[in-house]
Amino acid sequence: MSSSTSIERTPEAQAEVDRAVSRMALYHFMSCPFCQRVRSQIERLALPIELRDIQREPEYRRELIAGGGRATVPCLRIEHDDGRVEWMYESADINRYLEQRFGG
Ligand SMILES: N[C@@H](CCC(=O)N[C@@H](CS)C(=O)NCC(=O)O)C(=O)O
Repeated sequence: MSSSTSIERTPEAQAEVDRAVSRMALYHFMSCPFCQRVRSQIERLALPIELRDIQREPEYRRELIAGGGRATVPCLRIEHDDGRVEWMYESADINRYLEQRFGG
């Protein structure tokens, strides 16, 4: 999806969103259709979330299994303000969470 279809925010609002998503990472790989759904949502919502490709980088796969418990992608790693780390699986759940938090 091109950036021309992404939502637009004021610079201040985008800076706040950028700050929030700097504590997130999406574990994925390119040929996974469920990952594509989440990447499209990320693009639409203009979220600069770090993408960690578990096929290209074995260390990311190890992190995902160690933290989340399984190698399934997509998985969104969320570091909360209180330091708690959440590993969110399921593309529909991730997209719903991103929409509720950043869809405005
Ligand atoms: N219901 C899940 C399906 C995810 C899924 O099947 N992912 C595949 C890749 S396309 C996968 O990671 N399979 C390997 C595994 O589960 O260990 C979703 O919507 O996110």
